[in-house]
Amino acid sequence: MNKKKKIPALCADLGAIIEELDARGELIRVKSPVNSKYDLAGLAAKFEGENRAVLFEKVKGYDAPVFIGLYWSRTLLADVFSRKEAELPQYVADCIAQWQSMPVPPKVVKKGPVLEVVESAVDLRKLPIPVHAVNDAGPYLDASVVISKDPENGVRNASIQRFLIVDKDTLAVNIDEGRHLGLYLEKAKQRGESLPLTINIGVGPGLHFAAATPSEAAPPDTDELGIASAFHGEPLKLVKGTKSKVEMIADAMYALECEITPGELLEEGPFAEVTGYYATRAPRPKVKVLRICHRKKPVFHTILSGKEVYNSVGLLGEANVLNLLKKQIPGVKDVFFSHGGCGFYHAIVQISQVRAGWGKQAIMATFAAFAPLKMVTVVDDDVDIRNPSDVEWAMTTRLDGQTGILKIDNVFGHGLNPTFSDYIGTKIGFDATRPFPFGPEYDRATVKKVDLSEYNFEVQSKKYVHP
Ligand SMILES: Cc1cc2nc3c(=O)[nH]c(=O)nc-3n(C[C@H](O)[C@H](O)[C@H](O)COP(=O)(O)O)c2cc1C
Ligand SMILES: [Mn+2]
Repeated sequence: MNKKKKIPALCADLGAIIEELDARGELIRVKSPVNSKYDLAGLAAKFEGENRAVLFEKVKGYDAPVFIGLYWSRTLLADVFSRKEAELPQYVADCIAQWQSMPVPPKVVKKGPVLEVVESAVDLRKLPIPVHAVNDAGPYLDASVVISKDPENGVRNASIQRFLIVDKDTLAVNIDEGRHLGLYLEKAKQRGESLPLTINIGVGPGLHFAAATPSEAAPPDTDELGIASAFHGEPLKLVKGTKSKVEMIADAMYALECEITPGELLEEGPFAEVTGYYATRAPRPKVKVLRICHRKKPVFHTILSGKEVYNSVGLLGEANVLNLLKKQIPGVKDVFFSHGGCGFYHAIVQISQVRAGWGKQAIMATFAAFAPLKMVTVVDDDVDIRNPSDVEWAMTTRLDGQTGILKIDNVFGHGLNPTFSDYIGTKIGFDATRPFPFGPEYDRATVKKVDLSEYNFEVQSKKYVHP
């Protein structure tokens, strides 16, 4: 990434990120007009995981372009933070730890790009909000940051929730069990009040990560917006709401000022979730939009369920597990939430064993550090935790089926996982570490490391360079 751009300027502003990606050749500009219903997501899926994001310049029937894909590649993300990809979980863990010990609160400023246009009438149908999967209930906001305030003490919360567009000024929101937004809504109900909130669309990854920080790391009595300040290296900028008691993100592309009246519900779902299944249709809280503010030239931001969520919820989960394990388990080196495990159901933990029995300790500590996990596999430090074949090799050759499997029944987990109906299911831990101490039968066979550049190769008499 361009060395001249400082981290705060970049990671606080999605507009600056899009410009930088473009300058580096890491942005695919879709020039043809595209339908926001199905076609946009179908096209985006063709590029999923590449080291390039996508800007749909012409969305049929709308003025604003649509941006997607920043989170589907850890290489792109690492660039934005001027870090190496492998350093990302530790970097995120360090920023959160820094916020926990010395929080820098956000700053309310007078002006911000999001206030450039304050719409006189609310009409969500003017926004290019895509319909992603073929059975989705309709257009969804799926990457917006919600700011709400505790009705009792005013402490701010940041989170990401999906919102179905129901009509020009109405949304329906999915709030999972245990979320702080749900807690605030319950408090508002007890007080006989409605709950104000703002929905901030098109924000930078510092804030996206702050909102995705799990409650195990950010309890409800802390202002989670300060985590974005830790990423930015300066206070996150907010502006006052024009109608709402809740602030908006000064650098957002759009902000919706909203309110929820406790008890008012609307049908929401199905929606294609990160699990690879559809979330069910059910009555969920109705959200009234009171005002729409936006930049003069906004870009609508959406994400594709899949890798983009693995690298947001998953990465933040990894960082939190890493922080806790490093405090509690001697020898922990690295953690990865596998993609086959939907980015947050299966943690692979790597340890350099120093004492017998700590593989199982690591399993228990990992489950405690992140509630949605269903499986934990612990391996030694000679196993590549990002390579599924290597992990399987450790399981088939080192896991003792008699003593190495931990099973915990009737435990709280993630409600979107079909094996956790009503949030209750069974969790499994696999201790695939070698016995400690171990004999030569567990020594991994290796060949000498050679330097290919010192040798010449040919294929059909032509010089061959091994990739
Ligand atoms: C892209 C994305 C979509 C998400 N969608 C939802 C959702 O629809 N409902 C929900 O309750 N949590 C959702 N989450 C998870 C929460 O945002 C996340 O767990 C957050 O930490 C919750 O904040 P809280 O601890 O302050 O409640 C989503 C996360 C991401 C990154
Ligand atoms: Mn919270």
